[in-house]
Parts: sequence; structure tokens; C-alpha cells
Amino acid sequence: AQPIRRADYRPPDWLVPELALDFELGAGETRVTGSLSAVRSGAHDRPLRLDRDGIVPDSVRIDGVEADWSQLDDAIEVTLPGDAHSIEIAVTLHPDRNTQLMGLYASGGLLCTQCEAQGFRRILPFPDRPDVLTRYRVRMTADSTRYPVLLANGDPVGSGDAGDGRHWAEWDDPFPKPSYLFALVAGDLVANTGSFTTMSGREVQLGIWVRESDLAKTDHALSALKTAMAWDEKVYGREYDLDVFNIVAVDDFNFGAMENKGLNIFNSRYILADPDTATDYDYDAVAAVVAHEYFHNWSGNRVTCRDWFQLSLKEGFTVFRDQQFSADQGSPAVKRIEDVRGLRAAQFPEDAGPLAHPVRPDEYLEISNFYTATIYNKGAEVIRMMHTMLGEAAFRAGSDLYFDRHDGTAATVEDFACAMEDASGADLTQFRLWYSQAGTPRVSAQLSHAPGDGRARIALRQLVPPTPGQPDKAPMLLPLRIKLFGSETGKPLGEERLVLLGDTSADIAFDGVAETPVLSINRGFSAPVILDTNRTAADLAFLSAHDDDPFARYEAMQQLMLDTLVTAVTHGRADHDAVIAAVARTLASPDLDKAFVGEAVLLPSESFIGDQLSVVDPDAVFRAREALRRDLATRLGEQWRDAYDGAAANRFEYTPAAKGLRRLRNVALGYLAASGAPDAADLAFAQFEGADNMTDRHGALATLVNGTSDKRIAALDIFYNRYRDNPLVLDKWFSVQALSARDDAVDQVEELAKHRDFTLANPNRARALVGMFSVNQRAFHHPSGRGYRFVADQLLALDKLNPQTAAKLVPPLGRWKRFDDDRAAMMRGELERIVASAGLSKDMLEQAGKSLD
Ligand code: HT7
Ligand code: ZN
Repeated sequence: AQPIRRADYRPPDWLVPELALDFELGAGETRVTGSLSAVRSGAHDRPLRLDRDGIVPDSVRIDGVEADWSQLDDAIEVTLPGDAHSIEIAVTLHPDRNTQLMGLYASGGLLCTQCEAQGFRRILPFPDRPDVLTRYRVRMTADSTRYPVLLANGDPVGSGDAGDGRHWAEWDDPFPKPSYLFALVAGDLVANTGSFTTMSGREVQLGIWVRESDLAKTDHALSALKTAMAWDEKVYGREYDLDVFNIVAVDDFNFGAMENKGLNIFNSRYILADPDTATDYDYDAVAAVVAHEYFHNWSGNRVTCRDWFQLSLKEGFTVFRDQQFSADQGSPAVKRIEDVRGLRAAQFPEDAGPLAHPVRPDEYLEISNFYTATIYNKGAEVIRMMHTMLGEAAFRAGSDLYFDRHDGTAATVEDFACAMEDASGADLTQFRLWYSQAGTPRVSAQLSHAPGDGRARIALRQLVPPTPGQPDKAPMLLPLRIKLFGSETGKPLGEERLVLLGDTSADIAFDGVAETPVLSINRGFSAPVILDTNRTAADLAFLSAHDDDPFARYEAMQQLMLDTLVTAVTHGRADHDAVIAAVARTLASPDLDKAFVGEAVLLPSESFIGDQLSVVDPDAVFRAREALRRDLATRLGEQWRDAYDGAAANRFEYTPAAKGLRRLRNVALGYLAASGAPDAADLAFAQFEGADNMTDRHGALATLVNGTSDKRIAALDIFYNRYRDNPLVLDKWFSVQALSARDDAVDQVEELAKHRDFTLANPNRARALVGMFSVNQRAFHHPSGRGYRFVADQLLALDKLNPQTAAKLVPPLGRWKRFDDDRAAMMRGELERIVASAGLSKDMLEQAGKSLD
């Protein structure tokens, strides 16, 4: 297959201003008729090209007359004599055979669609590209009993009886949109309804549609939606534009959710929440994803992308917007910690490996492989840096200008940068490298101080590492928030400075520095870089207690832990005292937010420790981390006990304070178990049985699953039997075992893959077992190679059903260069086996093939 290149972009030859769709819906067979107007764009004599994937038209009529067409592998072509024609195309679909979950498919008795990025071409041959904007009118006819609810984009305009036990409904969307935003849903659904009055006084009807048995779990999503609608008006001046806004939850979904105009379709895990089944993490994720998809109504739908290379235009910006929203709902510091942790877990490794690509890629084979942490999360960091450099007011002026200028059009990343420049007067020329250069910049900051002249200097250097296809890099523009603290007084030495590092190296001076300074740099993670400083363990311990930026305080603690763990791995042992003292001090600080404390005292993950090493030894990393965990657990035994007892909550409440207590309590429980306290398993089991919420029940289960007590099997059985009919909770049962720290994790996972409730047909279940296992560093990298073989076997089987979901699970196997020769050879062996398999999808071929380089 030939790659698609950004440089080859050409505007569409034909536009389609109008499309009327008629669906005769059925799970076994659905008949679609599309009537479109085709209008020649520019002077050319090229045919109308209609993309298709796995469908062949039953008929094509041009201006009412049966016409010929030529069939290509991935399109049909129709030669049109004039400049404007009407085309009618009929197609027959089989939704119940659609295991790829792209196009029109059946899920749990529903019929629903997923069209981003290129699913519409599995419904109707069409110019399936985001720069063709079309006004849609949709008519659906279906069995009244099986599909009493018929939803599509826009506003409902009519419905009625169609005879023979069937009924019909018509929807009209006044906003021209690209085909990837088309959606319909048919099913036996009920709605949690509400309304929202917009800032100009219009009332919008809101509906969260689910199976009747799930209705009680939709209040949180509905309330998050209202909060998000009000927030977007207040913070970005963006008002909703249709009379209705519907969300439907489905069980089988390749991604988190989809922002179809006026009809969002969600993976049910990001809608359903009640205290008995959803953790605090799930509650937060529901609110964040509901907000994210809603925010797309402007950043993505009203202003869409010209082509898929511009994907981060909508995704990076919208992730930034949802991050701001979530920060405003609770603790901004904890939210930033979580976001940076996620970036380091997923994006930094991607940027350092064979699949590294710029935020605006230059080419792809299969676009669905580019819904990556780089496009989403690094893209959000790029927007955040603009926000930091321009300041709140100028950034808002830039976003207003962007929305005004490009409303109703398909725009580019360049358009966004220009709007920011035009509104603020800033010059973002060099900053644009963040869009074109892959790789995580490395920054060295060396502080020196001459007590005599009261001057402190910071020698800054940056290096952007080579990445596939980009051997040489220019220096980037890095906004670094910097502050100095006095090591004796613990007080700030002057105001924070925003230093824009644009050269390979620079010297920064601070005057009037009367006492020995300690460097606080990249505060708030102002630039997504890897930092190397000459700060000592004492400096880091000092900052973990005194820095006035909570994020920097957390970072100092993490760096202290990381330095200790890296020493332990590379030298076989390390002095734990500084970490233990810093954790003790944090636990003993009464003014700190409990959620912050829960995050700050957590050790870095095994994979993040591995990322610091030139060659990862997963067993040595595990041993070093366990040793520090045990030492922290035993030496601070009483403090963990106090933290555990002090964080007990009475009844479940979803408030930042109550969440913080649960977070700290579960972290403390983990340490109590690690200390070998004789009552730890009983404590965990009592928490497990007595919990009135999933956070505490799941926290206790995770502690028991990692241990050796006889309560482990009992808890797993109780959990299974209690939730066997709830697929989302059963996913947790699979994933908590896939993440097990026990020696027998691989055996367990192999057994779980044979469990009657395991299926690859459901993406959530596949990710819960296979995806989670492959980030369990020690287990996945078991020296026998069984972990690699297990994952490769699962991926090959999954590729036959759902290539998109399978391809997303390849990256852990692609990190072979980071491991010793034996492991690297086994990992490569599995990738080679995948690539050599007959009938492999384009998705897998691209991911596994690139991973071998
Ligand atoms: N914009 C949505 C992307 C999406 C998607 C992509 C590929 C395959 C299936 C998919 N479902 C949804 C989600 C979002 O970022 O809001
Ligand atoms: Zn999105």
C-alpha cells in the first residue's frame, strides 16, 4: 500500500452541498439510498470519485437515469458531463456482520454508526474527506418493537407509522458537516432528559440514551454535560447551536466516544456511573469525556479539519480544553499531575520509539493508527504552551478570532497559529516546530551561584533527539517557568520568570541572590521536555517540602524517588533515607490536599523507571521498586496507619475532598500491605466487604490481588459473582489481574484468556486483558517470552475481527530496542510472525511493520 502524504493535498474536485439519506434498517440487512447533489469545483474534467470500503452499489442513477460506474479497489468513479448533477446510490449493508465497528454496526440490540475517520465509506460511496461539507437530511424506517427510538444528527423534523409493524423518523441537520460527523442510532432506548438555556436564552433539550436498566447510572453524565455547556460559554464564549443534544451509550466501541453533530455516541464506560460500579477515576473520566465531545461542537465540528494531517487541530485543542475544564472542577494541581503522568506513560515512549511522528504528521498508511498520544496529548501540550506564552487574555482573543474566521470551514493547524499570532502580535515562527518535529526535547539546566556578587546563573542546553525520518533537528522554542528558593529561609528569591529558550544553549542570570539558591524549573510542566539538572537529593527534598507550585513539589519528590531507584537498579542498592524522610514530611503536612498527598507519595511506575535506563532490566526494576516500597512501608508504618485511619469516610460523596480521602486511604492500604503488617489482608478484606463505593472496593481488591493471602481468591470470586452481569465492572476484574505484580501473572492471564467471559469481539474486554497485561512491565517481559507470545497470539486473532483495536495494542512489542538482546530478539520474533501472517490488515501491517525498524 502507498502512503498518503500531506504534501499531496489537493482541494476536492467535486463538492456535495446536499445529501438525503434513506435507511430501511435491519440488523441482518439494511438498505441505504443516498441522494446527493454533486457540483464541480474549478475547471477540470476529472470524474466524481466516491470512496468505498467493502461495499458495492446496487445501483447508481444520475439525474434519474441508471448509470455506469467504474469500480476501483477503494472507490467508484462516475463520469459527469455537466457542472451539477443529482446522483442516487443504493447499497445493501449487513450490520450484524460488521465486527470492525466502523460504519453501521450492531451492538447489544442497537444499530449505530461510527464514521470517523473513514467509516462513512462503509455506508455509502461518497467523497469521504473532511473538507467536503454537506447538509444532511436523514430518514430512517425500522421495526417499531426492536427499534422504537430512531436518532440522527441535527433536529427531529418528523416521524410516523410506516405500516407492517414499522415506523419512520426524519432528522435534519442545518449545519454543513463532513461525512465523518454523520451518525444514526436505532434501538430500544430510554433517555435521562434535561434542558439547558444558552447564554442567548435558547432552550436546548438534552438526552442521555441508554438501555432501561442503565438509566439510573446517567445522572453524572447529564450533570457533567450541563456544567460543560456553561463552562464553554464562560471560558471560550461558545454557545450550543441546535435545539437538541443527544448522547447514546453503546457497549461495543473502538474508542472513548464520538462527537457526531448533535448526536454523540459513547463507549458506555464513559457514560455510566454510580457509586457501586464506578471508581472516582471513572467518574472523572465520564465528566472529562462528556466535556471533550461537547467541546468538539466548536473545536472540530463548526471548525473542522481540512485533512487528517490536521487531526491535532481539533484533538489537541479539545484535549487542552477538557483538561482546563477538569482542572476547574477540582484540584488543578492534581489534574496536572495526572495529565503529566499520562503523557509520560504513553506519549514520551511513543516519541522515543519506532512509531514517533510529529503532531502534524507528514504521511500515513492507515489514518486510524494516528489517533495517538502524540496527536492528542502532545498536541494539547502545544496549545498549553501557546496559552502560557500569550497569557489568558491574548489566548482567548486568538481563539475567538480562530472561531470567527474559520466557522463553517475546514481549517489547518497553520490557520490556528495565524489566528493566535494575529490576535496577540506574537511571532510563533519558531514555535511551529512543535508541529513538524517529532521527539521529546531534552533540556539540561545547571545552576551555579557566586555568593560574592549575589548572582546565580543557569546554563540551559537543549537537544531534540533524532526520530524515524528526522535525523537532524533545529532547536525548539521552550517556555520554561523558573523560580529560585533560598535554601536557608525556604523563601522564594524573587518572582517566577518565564524563560523562552530558543537556542541550543543560553545562560540566564538572577541577581540579588543572597543565599544558596535551589532551582525550581519547568514549573507546572510548562514545556513537555525531559529535564536533567544538577540538583542534589537534598535540593529535591527541600523543594518537595517548600516549593510554592504544587506541581513542582510533586515533581521534586518524583525525581528524588526516580534518582534513588535508578541508583538501586544500576548499582544493586541505594540509600532510601532521603525519600523516606521526604515522604514522612509530606504525610505529616496537615495543610496539604489529601488527593495531592496520595499522588505525591506514590512511587514512579516500573515503566517510567525503565524509561530512565539505557537498557531496561524489568526484573531489576521490579526488585528495586519493591525494596523501596517495603522500606517506606515498614519505616513509616505508623504514619501509613494514621493516614489510613484518618482518611476513613462515612458515606460515599463525589466531592473533591471525599475523593482525596479515598485516594490517600487506598494508597495507604497498599503501603500497609507492603509492610507485611499481619492484619493488612484482613484490613483490605474488611474494606472490600464493607465498601459503599467502587473506589474502595476496587482499591482493596487490587491490594489483595497483588498479595499472597488466602483472601485473594475469595475476594476475586465475590467480585466476579457480584458483577458478572455488568460488563464494565467485569472489565475491572480482568484488568486488575492483568496488572498483577505476582510472579504468576502470566499464568493467570493465559488462564483468563480462556475464561467464558473473555471475548475479543468487545474492544473494552480485549483492552482490559491484553492491553493492560502488555503494560505490566515485569509480567509482559517475562524472560521466557511467554508474555510476548500471548500478546502476539491475541493480536493476530483480534486483527481478523477488529483491525483498528488490534493495531492500537502493538506498541509495547515495538519497544524491543530498549531491552536486552534476548528479550529484543523474542519481541522482534513476534513482530515478524505478525507481519508474515496471511491476510493481515493494513492497520496491523503499518504498526507491526514500522515497529520492526
Ligand atoms: N474524534 C473521536 C475519534 C474517534 C475514533 C477514531 C478512530 C476510530 C474510532 C473512533 N471513535 C472516535 C473521538 C474524540 O477524540 O473525541
Ligand atoms: Zn476528540
